[in-house]
Amino acid sequence: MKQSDIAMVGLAVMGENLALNMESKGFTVTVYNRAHTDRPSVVGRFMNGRGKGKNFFGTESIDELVSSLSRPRKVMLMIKAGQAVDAVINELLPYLSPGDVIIDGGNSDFHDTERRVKEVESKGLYYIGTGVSGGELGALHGPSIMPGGSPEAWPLVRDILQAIAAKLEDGSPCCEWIGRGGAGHFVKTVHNGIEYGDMQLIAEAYSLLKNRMGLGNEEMAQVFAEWNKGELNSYLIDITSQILRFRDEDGSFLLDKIRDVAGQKGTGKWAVGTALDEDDPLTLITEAVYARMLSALFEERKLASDLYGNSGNLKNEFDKDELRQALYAAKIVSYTQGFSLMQRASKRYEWDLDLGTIARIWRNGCIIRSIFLQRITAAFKEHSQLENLLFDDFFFGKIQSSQVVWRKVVAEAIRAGVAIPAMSSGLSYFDGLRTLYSPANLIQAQRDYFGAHTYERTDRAVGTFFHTDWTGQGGDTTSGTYSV
Ligand code: NBP
Repeated sequence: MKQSDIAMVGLAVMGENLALNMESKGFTVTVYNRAHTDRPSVVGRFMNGRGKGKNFFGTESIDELVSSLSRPRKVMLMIKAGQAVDAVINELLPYLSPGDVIIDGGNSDFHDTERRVKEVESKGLYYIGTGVSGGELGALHGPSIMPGGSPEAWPLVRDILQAIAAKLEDGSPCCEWIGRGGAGHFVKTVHNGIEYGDMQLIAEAYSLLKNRMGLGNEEMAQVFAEWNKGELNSYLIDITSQILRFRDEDGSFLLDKIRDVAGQKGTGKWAVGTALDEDDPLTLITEAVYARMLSALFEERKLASDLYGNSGNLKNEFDKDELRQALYAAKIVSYTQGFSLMQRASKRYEWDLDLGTIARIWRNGCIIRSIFLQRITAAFKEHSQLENLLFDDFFFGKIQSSQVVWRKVVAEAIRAGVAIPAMSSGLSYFDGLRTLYSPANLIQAQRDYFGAHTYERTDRAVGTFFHTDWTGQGGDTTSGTYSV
């Protein structure tokens, strides 16, 4: 009997579609999903449904799954992240042999992946933690794939992962080796954080078009369709146009009936948590995560709305193209922050991330795919060690040309009381970054005043710390100068 090339554990939306994608590329795939006594077999449903008549081998036990695979065995998990992944790894390990590869394609926390790589490698096996982005259709037709983990495993799985990945115009796959340990899942986390930022910025533009410019859904759909023809061309702008146009069964716009309470499954929060760990000011994406949390406080929002109402109906003073430019400028800041975070973490974890390649494999297949990413690849191609995307000539030019209208849109929204947390925090980051003399000298003085935390002086060498007895009642003892 022909043995399978790979096994897929977990036949929910992602696992099922990835397995179908693999089979369509000529691979034989063993499929497995845990069994439940109270429901029909998921594997049976798949084998008699979308998998029927194709090169799949359906299994109902781990033992059977492992026996069906050619060596070195490759087992991919597409299951809920967290404890479930550890549980399935522990089930698999007794049956696998040294040299076999476990691949976790779910949205796992990269810290977990760092740990699992070590644990699995200590048993002589290899482990890959890979980001997979593209949702249901991406999984079926070609997602963006970000594998990291045991480098020895990459040659063993490269053919399969690159075959199923999305392709660019030149045929190159949107799947390249990211780095050791948890690098792949880390990069997927940042990808998702950027996705939160993009979605929030688009939502803010929608809010301004609707609430400040008074446009209807068809008109807004047209605006996004127009924007999609230019430098904002991207999957998320495209689907926004389609969503705005979409009619419910009764002919009314479906979007207008959707509750404005945003959900989240954790990767945005992880991106923010990681940024805090790395001392990285990921402000715009953080605001996007908080915006979802604020949206979820529906009852409080209702009370506040009854209490404070609208801020009045001031005359609107920006036009659609100015809003487009403001959106683009804020998007530049969002990506600047995301790529800075990757750069910082890459140094700390010694992943040696190739940021230009990461931007390239995000150009198709994934949710944040856009032509904009081409510019990021070009920026890192020119200067691989670029400290900040805002220092690249192209982005410098864009920010310079849109700065005035960006400020105008943000000021106008604030004046009119329309919440634009991402667009405005992006601008504050930009202003903070370009401020040579910030008010942090006062913060340092305050810290030293109340807690003897010491400060550095502009007229002395950096790294030399001073303390002043500001009240005349303090002692000489100072607090430590460590940073956390
Ligand atoms: P879900 O995230 O809803 O996970 C469902 C799968 O996990 C089912 O096969 C389920 O088996 C299995 N599972 C659970 Br729940 N607990 C398990 C356990 N203790 N042991 C074994 N299996 C268990 O499915 P999904 O949306 O297809 O996502 C799969 C992974 O891919 C997740 O990590 C997700 O975050 C990630 N991801 C999702 C998307 C997306 O657009 N949906 C995109 C990219 C990545 P059951 O059928 O027996 O309950």
